Amino acid sequence: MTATRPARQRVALDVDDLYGIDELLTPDERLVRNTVRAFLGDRALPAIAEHFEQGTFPRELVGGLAELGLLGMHLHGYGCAGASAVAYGVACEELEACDSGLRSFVSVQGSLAMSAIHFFGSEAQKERFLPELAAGRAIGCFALTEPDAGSDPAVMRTRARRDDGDWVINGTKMWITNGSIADVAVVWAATDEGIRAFLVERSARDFSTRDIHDKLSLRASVTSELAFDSVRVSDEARLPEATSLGAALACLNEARYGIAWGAMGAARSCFDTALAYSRERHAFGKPIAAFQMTQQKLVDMATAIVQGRLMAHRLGTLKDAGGLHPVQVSVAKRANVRAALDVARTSRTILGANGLTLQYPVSRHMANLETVLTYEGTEEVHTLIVGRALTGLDAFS
Ligand code: TGC
Ligand code: FAD
Repeated sequence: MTATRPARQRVALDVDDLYGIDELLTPDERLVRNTVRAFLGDRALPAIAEHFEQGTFPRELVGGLAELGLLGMHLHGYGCAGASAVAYGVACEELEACDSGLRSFVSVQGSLAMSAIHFFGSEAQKERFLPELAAGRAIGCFALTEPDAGSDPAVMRTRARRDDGDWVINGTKMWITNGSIADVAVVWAATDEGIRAFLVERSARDFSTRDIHDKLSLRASVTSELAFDSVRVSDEARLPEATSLGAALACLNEARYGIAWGAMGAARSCFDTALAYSRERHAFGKPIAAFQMTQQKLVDMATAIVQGRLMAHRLGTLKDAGGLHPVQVSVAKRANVRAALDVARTSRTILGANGLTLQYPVSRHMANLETVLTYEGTEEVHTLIVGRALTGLDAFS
């Protein structure tokens, strides 16, 4: 018996979406992508390199980001959009394709400050703060890291002690995104009962901030030191359900999730720039895209972006199904940020000297991604989290 061969079908290849990832998105998710992309193309992209150069955050965009429903986008109720995790991821990809500073603003506002209040706050705290934060009328920050406690926040020195039914907070937080522009800070502090979180409002007495201006990365973002010199807050300012460091780590999961998507946006921006440039730039009598080594770089980058975007999408569908494990988030945060940084560096080589300027986005993304590799758990921390899960052995200390 002879087997009949199936008829050969010609399948069209979309070189802008090699693996048809768009087809994995729902119409609503595509609408989010298109709307966010159009908003950023119009309102953010034209000025973002200038903001990076000047070291300023484009605060004028906050109202527009809020109108698009991007602040606390994945949260339900209290004025939040209640979008799917995938839709939120798609938005993060678009934001970071513009600049990591914008994705970071949205991450800190929604995934960290608002999630902390949503997950661990009292009803009164949720009703008071979440609608304001979702509408962009108030800005939030999340203060966990300290000068001497970054990867290991459990050794934090900031302390809150009970005093006459109130709490008195002393200590310093460092590297806090949105710090000096925040109306409310979610502050993690050690107490006699364990680690707790407090909502400290900008107007609190003896609370001060100082911006860090000499960053060479994430320049279009506010990063601050926060100082608490016997700051008194009432017990109503404590997040009642945050009863250990695990609560802070649960918020970090949310932000790390967005980074897994966002990093692919930065990578895509670099790749698109390098591909276009390689077709136009000539050397030795032909476009540099015609050299084998350039093609190898382009193919490696395109493949890494397909892999990273597929991983981010799978992470999103797991999150939407309610079955996401923190270790899965670590796998994707670590892999996608590393991949994006490699793509940025390789894109820069294709652009030669021009790639080193702010005329093109690649060095800006490359510098930003050094921060992204470090914050929300360094590459090494995520390696150890995943290594511990695989081996059952803790290699942290
Ligand atoms: P460990 O023993 O691992 O866990 C303590 C308790 O926490 C639970 N837990 C988690 N829960 C939810 N999500 C997670 N990802 C969790 N990881 C751990 C865990 O189950 C346990 O619960 P229980 O009930 O058994 O007590 O804790 P550890 O102290 O050994 O943690 C180690 C380590 C290194 C993993 C952790 O400290 C860590 O992740 N360090 C990195 C710190 C970090 O990422 N900082 C980020 C600061 S915020 C920031 O950077 C914002 S950047 C701006 C932006 O996002 O754009
Ligand atoms: P360290 O913890 O001192 O680590 C230094 C090096 O040692 C790293 O390479 C690290 O991986 C390595 N290392 C540490 N422990 C181990 C180990 N056990 N094994 C192997 N290697 C190890 N924090 C907030 O709380 N809120 C924010 O909004 C915020 N925004 C930020 C914005 C920017 C621009 C930056 C740069 C940081 C921000 N951070 C924020 C802080 C960030 O989370 C920390 O920088 C990060 O957690 C790492 O801490 P660290 O810088 O103190 O490095």
